[in-house]
Amino acid sequence: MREYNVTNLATYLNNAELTKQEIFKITNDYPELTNEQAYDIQHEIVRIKSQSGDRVIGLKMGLTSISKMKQMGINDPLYGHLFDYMMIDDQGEISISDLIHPKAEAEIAFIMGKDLAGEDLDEETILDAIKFVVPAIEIVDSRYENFNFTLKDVIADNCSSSRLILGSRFINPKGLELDLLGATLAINNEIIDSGTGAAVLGHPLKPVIVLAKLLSKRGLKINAGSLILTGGITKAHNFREGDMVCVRIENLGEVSFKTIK
Ligand code: OOG
Ligand code: MG
Repeated sequence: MREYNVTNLATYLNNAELTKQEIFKITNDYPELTNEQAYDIQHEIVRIKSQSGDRVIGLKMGLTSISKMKQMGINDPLYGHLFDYMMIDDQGEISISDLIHPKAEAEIAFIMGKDLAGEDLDEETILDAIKFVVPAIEIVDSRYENFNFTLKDVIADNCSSSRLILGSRFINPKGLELDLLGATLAINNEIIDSGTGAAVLGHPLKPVIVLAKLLSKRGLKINAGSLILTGGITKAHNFREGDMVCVRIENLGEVSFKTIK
């Protein structure tokens, strides 16, 4: 077994993303890895990327819906970091040759108007801190072979973060029943999956409560101005070159991208 070294493991994962190569799970070599150590590796990736000029624009929650938990075989939500280079314009293009084995999921995103920190925040406090709600597509692209991993592996791999697309309408969430909003995911105009806001831990504000709690364990907070993805409402779906992927969320609008080689 190789000696455990946070920087080496973070570099191993970051290089897999940069070179678009699948890698072996890190728990193959480090079966005793703890969640905390896995987050140490993720935060080290953030340090390495920041040092090379990438900027953190927000955070994402993953595995917050039953659909996603079942699909990946993991029942615990986790967070990841989102960077400026991951953002694609609405109706923009994604080059699949830039990615390993990407999949798309329908999500509800928030733009924060205030900082948030705490172990046990209530929904009212979260709602008060949110400036806008936006429909989103997240592209996950696990760096691991066959998109297969344990919770510790995916925490270390920055929660499979790869690309994201936000809709063009930014809406004030107050007065909206976010849990009741219907969402669809279509590929080439054919709806292949659907769900409601309630899919993510019962209400889209709930993943933000969990995020604040996970961050507070490390003495961190959610920052005003940052973007938060609340987790896939639908399962994640493969797409191919030439496909157009579109997510529509009731009352929030739609967001789409096209794929090129
Ligand atoms: C892990 C990331 C999960 C979500 O929305 O549930 C995620 C993965 O499935 O690769 O982004
Ligand atoms: Mg996601």
